[in-house]
Amino acid sequence: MAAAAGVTGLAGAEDMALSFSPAASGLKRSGRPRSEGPRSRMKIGSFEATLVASPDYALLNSWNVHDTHFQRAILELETTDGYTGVAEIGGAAFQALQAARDTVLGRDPFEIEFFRRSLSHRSEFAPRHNAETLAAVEIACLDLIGKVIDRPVVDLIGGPFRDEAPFSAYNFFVLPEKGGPDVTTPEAMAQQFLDFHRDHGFTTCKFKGGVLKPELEIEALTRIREAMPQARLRIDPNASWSVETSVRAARRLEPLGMEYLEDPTRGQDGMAEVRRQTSIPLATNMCVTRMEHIRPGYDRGAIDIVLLDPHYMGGLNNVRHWASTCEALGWGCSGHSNNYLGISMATQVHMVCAISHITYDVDSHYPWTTQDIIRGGMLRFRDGKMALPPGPGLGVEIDPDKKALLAENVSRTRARHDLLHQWDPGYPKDRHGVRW
Ligand code: GKR
Ligand code: MG
Repeated sequence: MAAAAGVTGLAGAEDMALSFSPAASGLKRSGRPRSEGPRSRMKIGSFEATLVASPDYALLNSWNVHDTHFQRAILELETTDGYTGVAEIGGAAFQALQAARDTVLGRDPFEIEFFRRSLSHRSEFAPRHNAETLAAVEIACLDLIGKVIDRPVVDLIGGPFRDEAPFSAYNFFVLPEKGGPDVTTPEAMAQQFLDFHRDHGFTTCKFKGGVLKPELEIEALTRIREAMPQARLRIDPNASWSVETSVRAARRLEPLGMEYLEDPTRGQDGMAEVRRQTSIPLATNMCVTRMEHIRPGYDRGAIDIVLLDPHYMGGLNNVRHWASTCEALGWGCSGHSNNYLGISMATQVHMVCAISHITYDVDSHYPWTTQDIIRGGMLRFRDGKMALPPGPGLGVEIDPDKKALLAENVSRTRARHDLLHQWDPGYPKDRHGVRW
């Protein structure tokens, strides 16, 4: 038999048959369904987007302190025959989401590729907001389809490779406020990780750095290592270290056995330079975030691991495309998070359970959330993992009373710049850049 020209990695046509023929794995072709034919089309008849806000702690990152509340945009879709689907994305994408209404109304929730093409390139919105809009529409459609066929979303994106998703603690320095924690020293940061371990069972620590001088952050990681020799450690200064500082810090961190350094420095060239000079793997959610960043990132040798996020990568199907691409390139996959509510938390669990190539514990802001939107209690971590929520679709539902309360919070959202100024008059306020 002639060789299958142009099919890399396959020796001949027999191999192709083995790859694609159902007979090769002992299955018979099923042909057309015996019933009356496929279910008739559904039609999305209602599109409701709501901006909500939930209280947040005074968490510090290298460019600011978090506001009093974090904002999220909630999407609720309903078909004309009464099926509903929900999704949650970042509040900054709210306008872009609202503008998707006409594209979505009247469509069938199965038309996900149509939504991908129509919503990804709207020039009036930032690429990130287009991606989040697509994510909201796609995730709400998957939730809805899951309810129609009475199966969880994980079954629509590959099936449950795992039943529980392993997560990482997400440790932040926190400015003291009345009644809140004070986490502004290496000792307090190490204690915070141990508290997270006690309360949720996390044994992986993602440390939000770039806040104190690098030597103090290295001291905090050293204390954590001493307290928990088996802990997997990462630090993410959000590219606020120069290349020189990153290399110096990496050299001091190498003996601690770090799992990875996340975006120590700015841009693919800077990351590639750091990567050449350390044995610690480099991860990113900043310099390879769109498909067009992949090729230059690979050619430059900038990274080892990509942090997947179904919100800013345009939904669960897109994240699967990302995971396959990373696998082909020899890159690992971890996961990224921002502040979120239970709908996003459930979405992350479905993602991690379905995608076998996510082999690193995914970080989660959820333990910082105090006021949720979902019916019943908050979702829970056990032994550092979260189980797939029971029930069809995402397995979570919106509580309308909680939603109304969260919507009222929006006008209460305030910046905490005064607090930041009292603590350190020179601290950046919404300014990204190299700090150390
Ligand atoms: O919430 O301050 C924060 C985080 O720094 C967030 O903004 C980042 O998106 O989680 C993030 C990350 O870079 O990994
Ligand atoms: Mg990061």
